[in-house]
Formats: sequence, C-alpha cells, structure tokens
Amino acid sequence: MIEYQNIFNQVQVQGPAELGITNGQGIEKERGGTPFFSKIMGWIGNAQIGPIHLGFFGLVSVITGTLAFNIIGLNMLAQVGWSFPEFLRQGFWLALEPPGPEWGLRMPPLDQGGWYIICSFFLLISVLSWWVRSYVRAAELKMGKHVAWAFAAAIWLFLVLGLFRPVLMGSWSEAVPYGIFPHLDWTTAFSIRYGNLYYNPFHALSIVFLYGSVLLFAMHGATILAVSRLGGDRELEQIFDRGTASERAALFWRWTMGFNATMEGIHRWAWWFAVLTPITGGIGILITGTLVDNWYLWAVEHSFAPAYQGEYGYEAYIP
Ligand code: 07D
Repeated sequence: MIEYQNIFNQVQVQGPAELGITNGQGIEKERGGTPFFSKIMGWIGNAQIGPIHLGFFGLVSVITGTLAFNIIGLNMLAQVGWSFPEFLRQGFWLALEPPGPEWGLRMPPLDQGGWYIICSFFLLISVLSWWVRSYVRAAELKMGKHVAWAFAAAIWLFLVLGLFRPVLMGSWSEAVPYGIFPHLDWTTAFSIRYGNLYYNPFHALSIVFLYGSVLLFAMHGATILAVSRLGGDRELEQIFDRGTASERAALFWRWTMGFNATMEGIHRWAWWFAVLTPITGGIGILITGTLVDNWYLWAVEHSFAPAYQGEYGYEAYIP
C-alpha cells in the first residue's frame, strides 16, 4: 500500500481535466488554453495546468509588464553596444537608472532617464491591473478579498519606493534602479546615506514580521506535514470531523508551549505577519529623508541606541 508522501505532494490521482465553474453569463469563455497534465508539477502542486483566465485586466497587465521588461532589457542592451554576449556577461551589473537629481520631477530626454519614467509608468499599470485581477477573480468565485488586500500591502511598499517618496522628496532620482546588483547597491547606499537603516524602528519592525512570517510558516508547514500521515492535510474533513489529525496537531502545540492556534486562526496569524512586513517597511521608507535625515543620530537622541563617542570610553570606535 502506498503511504502519503511527506516531501512531495500526495500520490497523484488523475481524472479528466477540471474546467471550473460557470456563472451562466459566459465567464468560462474568458478562460483560455487547453488543459494538460504535468507529473512534475503534480509533485509540487496540482498536476493540471490550465485553463487560465486572462480577461481585460490580465491582458493589460501582461502587455504593460512585457513592455516594461523589454524597455529595461533593450536599454541594457544599448549600454553594451547591442552585443548579446556582453549583455549576458555583464547582465547582473547593468541597469536602467532613474533620471539624475537635476531633473527633479520633470521629464528628462529618453537617454537621461526618460526611458526609466516610461518604463515605470508601464510597470505601475501592470502591477495595478494584476491587483484588480486578483480582486475581480476572487469576487467572481465569491471569495473573500484577502489575497488582494495582502497584495495591496506589497504594492504599498512598491509605491512608496518608486512613487510616493520620490514625489515627497521632489525628485525621480530618489527611485530605485531596475537592475540586479544596481538595486542592491541602491539599497546599501540608501542605508548609508540616512545613517544606517538598522536604527530605523520601522525597518526593525518589518524584519520582525518578515522573520516572524518565516517562523510561522515553518511551524505551520511542519505541523501539517507531521500529521499528514493521519490525513491532516485534508482540510475539509479536518474542519467538520472530531478526533482528527488537526486536533492532535493542536494538542502538540498546547502541550509544547501552552498555547495553540486554531485551524482558522493560524492562517490569520500568517496573513497579518506577512501583510505587516511591507506595511511597516513602507512607513519606514516614507519617513526616511522626509522626516528623519540620520537614523543613527535619531536613535541616539531617542535612547534607542547608545552614543558611542566618549560616553562609555568607546572613543576608539567612531561609527
Ligand atoms: C520590495 C515591494 C513589493 C513589490 C512588488 C513587486 C514586479 C516585477 C518586473 C521589472 C519585499 C512589483 C514588481 C511584480 C518587476 C519587471 C518587469 C517587497 C517589496 C509589489 N534588511 N532594507 C527591508 C532586512 C539592511 C534596506 C524589508 C534584513 C541593511 C532598504 C525587510 C537585513 C541595508 C529597504 C528587510 C537587512 C538595508 C529595506 C523588505 C539584515 C542595506 C527597503 C520587506 C539581516 C542593505 C525595505 C523599511 C519586503 C523596507 C527593506 C530585511 C539589512 C536597506 C524587512 C533581514 C542595513 C533601503 N529590509 N537593509 O517584504 O521596507 O520586501 O525598509 O541585514 O526599502 Mg533591509
């Protein structure tokens, strides 16, 4: 007899393709692609691939996203003299950079940041239409809008970094470059410019929720896998049956740490931790350079960090 497999998904059972519900008004016509099955995908999720709902906002999102992606790629290619081997060799170091500070919030010529503005416009439309899609798809399926609101939290941080803060600072040059290493360099430069972001309490909070999300995810994932042998992953039965695997899982935690989340509550914990990561992060970035110019000095002033110079005989260490 085959037991439940714990690393990959359970034993794959394959029937005819499931085509999804209809609302009697033809929404099924907006779903495209002939479904097929992939055993490999079945190991990490559902083996059925497609059909997919594209719809108006999906189409807008894919088109504008592709435009943004190609504007970035073609700008990078132009920077290496249209040499494809050089593009591959230097790819990680190339970037489409925002306009220089001399342009403020004006529109510069294409090769001095103009492409950056156009690309950001398309990227914004793309991300926002994908958000609408996540909302409308959920409404169509008569679901709550939890995914859309969680995505909105990430979009908040994205907007703070690329739109709200640059506008408040009066310059597009404050925005993040599009490139692998260049965006990492931007992050470090930002931290140094504002006196070490570690001392920004909202950066600290954001890390708390980020690491907290990881911990919760590990605890929840591990708990369900640990009782999948008893059917713990079969959510429906777990909700209405008594004496189930999930009850045992709950007891494990109550007896281990004195408290257990419920089957519903653990997902609320996960949602809030995940959502609070970019919400607190966005607040931290928005007030950097606008309200606070140096986080280290701010922290010393508010007794959040010790003053190194002189006070405790630490003269040798000047940060
Ligand atoms: C970025 C926003 C949502 C994204 C969206 C995507 C597309 C596709 C496609 C181009 C993730 C839109 C785009 C779909 C594009 C095309 C075609 C979410 C994002 C909607 N930090 N740090 C955080 C840690 C340091 C710095 C957060 C740790 C240094 C800056 C997080 C450490 C310095 C910023 C975090 C550490 C520094 C951050 C991000 C350790 C210098 C931010 C949360 C151990 C390196 C951001 C308040 C997140 C922020 C941020 C963690 C160190 C700088 C908690 C663990 C001291 C400038 N840091 N950090 O969910 O919110 O991001 O800060 O050292 O802006 Mg940090």
